[in-house]
Amino acid sequence: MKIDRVTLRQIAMPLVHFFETSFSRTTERHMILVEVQGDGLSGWGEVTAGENPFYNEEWTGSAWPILRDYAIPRVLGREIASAADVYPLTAHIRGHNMARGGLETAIWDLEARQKGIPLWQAIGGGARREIPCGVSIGIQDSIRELLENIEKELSAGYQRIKMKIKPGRDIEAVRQVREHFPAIKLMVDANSAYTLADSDHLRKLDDYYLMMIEQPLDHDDIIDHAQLQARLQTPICLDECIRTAHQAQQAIGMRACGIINIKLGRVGGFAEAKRVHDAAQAAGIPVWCGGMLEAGIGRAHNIALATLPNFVLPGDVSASQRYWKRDIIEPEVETTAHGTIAIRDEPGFGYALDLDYIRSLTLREENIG
Ligand code: OSB
Ligand code: MG
Repeated sequence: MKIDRVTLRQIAMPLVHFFETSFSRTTERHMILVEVQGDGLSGWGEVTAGENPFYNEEWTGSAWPILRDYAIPRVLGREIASAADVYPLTAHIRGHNMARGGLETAIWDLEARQKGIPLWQAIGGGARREIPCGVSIGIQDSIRELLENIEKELSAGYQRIKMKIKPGRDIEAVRQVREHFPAIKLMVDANSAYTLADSDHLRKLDDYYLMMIEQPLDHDDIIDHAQLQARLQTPICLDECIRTAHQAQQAIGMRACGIINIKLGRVGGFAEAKRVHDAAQAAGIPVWCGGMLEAGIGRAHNIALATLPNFVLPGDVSASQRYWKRDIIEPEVETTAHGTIAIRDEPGFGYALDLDYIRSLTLREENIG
């Protein structure tokens, strides 16, 4: 496989409803779509970085020059035996996994299309025909709105509820949710809003039978998470902290978590995501697929990833309409009444692109090669 040309497009998509985490409120997403062209076919990837460097150090604005000046020149015009070889080609770049992942996942899609097979098969997935889905609910303006939101998602069939928390919007909200919904699969995500000094406070969450507490402490601090986990009964799930399979092994080895959220962008694409998955599986640690408010391409890639065998917990991949009035793929991603997404058998990521709509959303475009 040889990549002759790469087209970058930055698109802007307003969210149906704002999404608030402990670090910011998002009302409009800006993502970079990566189109790789080779042998007359195109493969597509999506950069999952946020609009600001608040989830991790990357943002849409940093991903563009990293791709144009560093990542893409390392793959253009080279004979690439397999998409699995792309990760090491860009490994000379420190960090910037989401930028690198946007390119890497596009090349996996291209490879799948060249072989005429679905992406889930190309990456070695296919352990299930339907992936179990949960939802991530942002911090609401009131607990009443939170409860109404949860009610709505449960009636849509979603299998588990994740609620975002931050200091001042945590224990009481969780208490009321548990009171209203005593038996649901419930978890919280703090996006690094606490420190070890909050251990006693966080221990109060042990009373509410949560599946897990996601990333309570610093985005890059596995060591403090190990200390906190020793003080909590509720399993910790690491998100931000796990950027490589090596870090996953270290975190598991020091008992910093009982569960791992795998995000394609955060780990730099499918090859490393598979290695994180395998490391967790070998240690008996379950994983699930996280989300970054993706448009259709990123959403479809997440669905393929979640067919690997150790993705046994409901993830954050949900229906397009929860976020978008109109998605950039056809059909849009839909869930079944029992809270799953069925995988598709078309070559590549399995959905058609709405190129006219993408064109109308495009803020800038650049061809490389
Ligand atoms: O921490 O999982 C997170 C969205 C933006 C940034 C970080 C996170 C999230 C989510 C949303 O929780 C998951 C989704 O895409 O539905
Ligand atoms: Mg998270």
